[in-house]
Amino acid sequence: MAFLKDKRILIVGVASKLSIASGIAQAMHEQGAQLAFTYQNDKLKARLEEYSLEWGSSPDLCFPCDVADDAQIEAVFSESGLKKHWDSLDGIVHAVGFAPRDQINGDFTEVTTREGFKIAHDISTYSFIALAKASRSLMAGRNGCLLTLTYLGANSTMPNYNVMGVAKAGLEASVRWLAHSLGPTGTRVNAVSAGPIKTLAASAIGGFKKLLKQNALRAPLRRNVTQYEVGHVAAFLCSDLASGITGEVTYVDAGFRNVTASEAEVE
Ligand code: NAD
Ligand code: 0WE
Repeated sequence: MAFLKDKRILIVGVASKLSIASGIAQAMHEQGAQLAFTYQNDKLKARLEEYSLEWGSSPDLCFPCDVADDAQIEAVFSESGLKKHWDSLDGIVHAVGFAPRDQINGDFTEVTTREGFKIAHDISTYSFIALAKASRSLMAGRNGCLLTLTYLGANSTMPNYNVMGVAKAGLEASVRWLAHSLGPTGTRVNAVSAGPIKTLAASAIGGFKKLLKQNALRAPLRRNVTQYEVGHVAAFLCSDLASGITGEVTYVDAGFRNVTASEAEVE
């Protein structure tokens, strides 16, 4: 059953085949979705255009979008952007997160700066609201869905995630506020909280391998999750099968978030 047949979905956040957004694109393509994409900068353009063909889309449906820039966000949804090809939009996947490197390494109180806080919140949190704002008219009145990617650091502490955890808490609250705001227009707003996955953003982090190992040991399923597993849940949440779900955070983390202590860790 292709449960995204005839759905038009914009995916923001493909940087490589390892990106969570790529697992989502793959799963959504398999469910019959029509896909469009944005890329952060010219360095990523050629690669994304190549992937777009594999996911049944085309380079015509790949648009530049640095989410720090309102003009670029506006352009994506303009007459020279998506509107040139599509007269409506059913979903947006926001899989973008960023903090300056010095913010996510070391003690929270010591390393967090006003500027670092600002950037983390601008790119990781406000950008979701900005996309909701700019797509409002294209999405309205058609069971649309906005989806973002979050992480457990929104609720629980751990070494190094730092201000990203604060930004993700703001992102999860934004999911609830956007759900309240856009519900009357038919648009649902949700998040998937993924367990740790080795992507470009993640491999840049010191000790990530150890974190993956610890998570797999503690998680009820005794393993980590894949981009593709996150993709299936994202596809479900953006489909009419999830028509009653809005303002929610769904965990795709092999059960990790419920566990306080695990026998697997005792020597
Ligand atoms: P990734 O590096 O593949 O993707 C991050 C994306 O953010 C890239 O496509 C990058 O181009 C984009 N980006 C950063 N700054 C941008 C800007 N200014 N404008 C436009 N795009 C920008 O890494 P990923 O792990 O797939 O991350 C995707 C999302 O998943 C993020 O929100 C991340 O916080 C979240 N997440 C990741 C994990 C994990 O362990 N990898 C776990 C839970 C949640
Ligand atoms: O959200 C993320 C990663 C976010 C991220 C990654 C980078 C690396 C490159 C944000 N900003 C940057 N900035 C860079 O310069 N994750 C959920 C993956 C992640 O990141 C961690 C984690 C996990 C898990 C950082 C510390 C501890 C755990």
